[in-house]
Amino acid sequence: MSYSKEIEKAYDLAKESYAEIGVDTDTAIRRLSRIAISLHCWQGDDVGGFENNNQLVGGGIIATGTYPGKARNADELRMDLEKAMSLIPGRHRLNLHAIYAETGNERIDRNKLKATHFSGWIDWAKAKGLGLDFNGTFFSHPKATNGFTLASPDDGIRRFWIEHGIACRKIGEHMGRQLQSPCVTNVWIPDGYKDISVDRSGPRKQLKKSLDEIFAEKIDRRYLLDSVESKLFGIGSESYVVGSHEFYMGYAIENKILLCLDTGHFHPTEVISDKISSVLMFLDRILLHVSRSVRWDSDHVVILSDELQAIAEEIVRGDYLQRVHIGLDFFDASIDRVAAWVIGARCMLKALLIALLEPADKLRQMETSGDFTSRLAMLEELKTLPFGSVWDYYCLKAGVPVGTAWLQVVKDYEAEVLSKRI
Ligand code: RNT
Ligand code: ZN
Repeated sequence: MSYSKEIEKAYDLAKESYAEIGVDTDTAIRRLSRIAISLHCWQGDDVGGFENNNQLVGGGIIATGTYPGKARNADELRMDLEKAMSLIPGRHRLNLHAIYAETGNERIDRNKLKATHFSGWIDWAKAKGLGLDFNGTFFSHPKATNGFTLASPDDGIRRFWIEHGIACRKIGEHMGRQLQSPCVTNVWIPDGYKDISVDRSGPRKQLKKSLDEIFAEKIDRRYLLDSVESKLFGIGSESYVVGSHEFYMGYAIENKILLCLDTGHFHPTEVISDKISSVLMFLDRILLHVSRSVRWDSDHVVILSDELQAIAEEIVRGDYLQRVHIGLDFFDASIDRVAAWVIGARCMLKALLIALLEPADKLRQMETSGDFTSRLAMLEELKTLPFGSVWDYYCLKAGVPVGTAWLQVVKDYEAEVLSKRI
């Protein structure tokens, strides 16, 4: 019997097991195949970008590790992304940062960036049938070295970053138009203080004013979806972060834009899974930056953890698939970077599949009727149902390697391509 026949046979058995609890595996697979994950370009080069400024990474963002083979230019990054995407089932999106502009030999400062500087990416995305998302880069820049950008007390610094924010929205709009799919354009700034500060409201007032200027122009939501990302603390902003959760939650509600919840941006024991249904009471849509924090916002590669599972369950149980934009946000330079994308994205999809394989109505009915015994029993039994056979079958049908087979592809790519980059 061939390998694929075995996978199909295992799937048939799994299908029966799930049918017994009222779940149709084919439907779950179909729903999963429609979910696009936004793959973050910055895992491919440790958030370096292509500005040729001697890798001035700042804003508390740190990719640790010295694994060889990081992408040195846009062509290499696209090549690596293609390799990763060939190992991830489904059709996904690419999330770009402004520092990944292709400006040739010209030095274009961030406030002068235009959509033309991203035409290489847009053409590539078009050819591959991918949607694009975008981010202003408010860090790793000489004008961000004192820790303040949009909330800076310095008019000139603030003006520069406001102009960058405006430029990025125009670029996002263009990407959305070109690709006929709204471009989620996110703002995250590092602004804050390392040590105890005395004026917590001043910088927040300043930030609000700056954001109002950035978002002043109304742009068609068919092309652009604005989003703002909060954070609790960062390296160099341990004591105070201007753009806190409460700040951006209020701002997003008042301005009817998206709020970005990054899994690593809250207290270490605080989880975002429980925030989704609350936030979506007041906002149309949200963006997720799915990451993995280990003791702090360390941006480890996403794994199939309890919290990842809880996030996926919330999205599926709440019927939020159309309202939650799922983006990945981690950067690990200690392992193969292509593998990092593949592991993280496959885990996100696995978590969603597990959630889609729940007997949702049945569970809800147990809960509302007060039968908590059955609810707990069912939730625990679900954990050992043959989800892996459904996942394998999905990978097989999607034309990507099943099980660990993708790892050899990455190893070969590493030997043939990545190890030759010095
Ligand atoms: C930083 C934020 C932000 C970045 C990326 C590169 O703490 O999470 O989203 O990780 O924009
Ligand atoms: Zn983030």
